[in-house]
Amino acid sequence: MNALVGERMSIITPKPQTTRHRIIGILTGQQFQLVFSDTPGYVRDPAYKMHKAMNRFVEGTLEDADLLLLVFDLTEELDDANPVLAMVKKANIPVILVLNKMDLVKEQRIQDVQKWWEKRTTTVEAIAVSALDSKNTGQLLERILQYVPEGPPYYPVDQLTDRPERFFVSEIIREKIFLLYQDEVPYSCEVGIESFQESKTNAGEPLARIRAVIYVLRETQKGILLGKQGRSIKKLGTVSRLAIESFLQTKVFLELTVKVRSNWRDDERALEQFGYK
Ligand SMILES: Nc1nc2c(ncn2[C@@H]2O[C@H](COP(=O)(O)OP(=O)(O)O)[C@@H](O)[C@H]2O)c(=O)[nH]1
Ligand SMILES: [Mg+2]
Repeated sequence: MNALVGERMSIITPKPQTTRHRIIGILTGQQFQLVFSDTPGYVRDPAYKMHKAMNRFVEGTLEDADLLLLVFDLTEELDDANPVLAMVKKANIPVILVLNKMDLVKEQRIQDVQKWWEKRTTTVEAIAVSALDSKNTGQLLERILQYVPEGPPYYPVDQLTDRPERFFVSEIIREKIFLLYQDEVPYSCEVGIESFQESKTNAGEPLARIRAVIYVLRETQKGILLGKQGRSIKKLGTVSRLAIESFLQTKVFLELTVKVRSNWRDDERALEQFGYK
């Protein structure tokens, strides 16, 4: 979606299950407006209410969509137990098979993977792309336009998404947590924005003052987040601030604190607060 919309909307990390929400990216051209929904990957064995909420985002997105772009990573194993197979069968909208990461594989692999999916699902098109190199993304866009129904634009032409800036700020911090911490730690974290104020630096430049709280499940994780003499959280604060500054295009003052909120992944109230409802 980022490659198609040309903006950094969804956070990207090498770890699975980074995306936990449905994120909308709007692309408006001379003759069209396309509304993309990026969703989490489908969680095969939901262990927490959070996972169930993630799966509901996927299902809800399918219900609203006019077209499904089934993005498969060409380096991933082909698996008959993939729950996406059943989901695609249920969807009665056109499906374009998008085989991503073509930069990493040989032509033969692309053909094999395409055959595998076409044997098991009904697709209208298959296209290999590289989101990383923006290879074939223009062609993909042209194919998409062939299959979507005509209608009025739903959003103003300059609108890129439906989420407020503070949502993206919390996502950027989550991305940096995924990049800097290992094992179960990123999966145990949620980020809440406590306050977001626009003010001015001493020199009169615009400044965003942001207070964010990182919620963890356990006291030990809080220790890991902070690190020795607070070194880890300091690093997290710096890389997050730089990324937020580039996203907001203003100077940012970022204050991070860590709080324990045990069991938040199964706590209805916490999930509601964190936008999973
Ligand atoms: N080589 C290569 N890597 C990619 C490509 N697209 C995404 N990636 C990498 O794959 C990883 C997962 O990407 P992400 O967008 O988070 O995938 P998601 O988990 O499906 O949301 C990241 O490390 C990306 O940089 C691509 O076209 N080529
Ligand atoms: Mg993602």
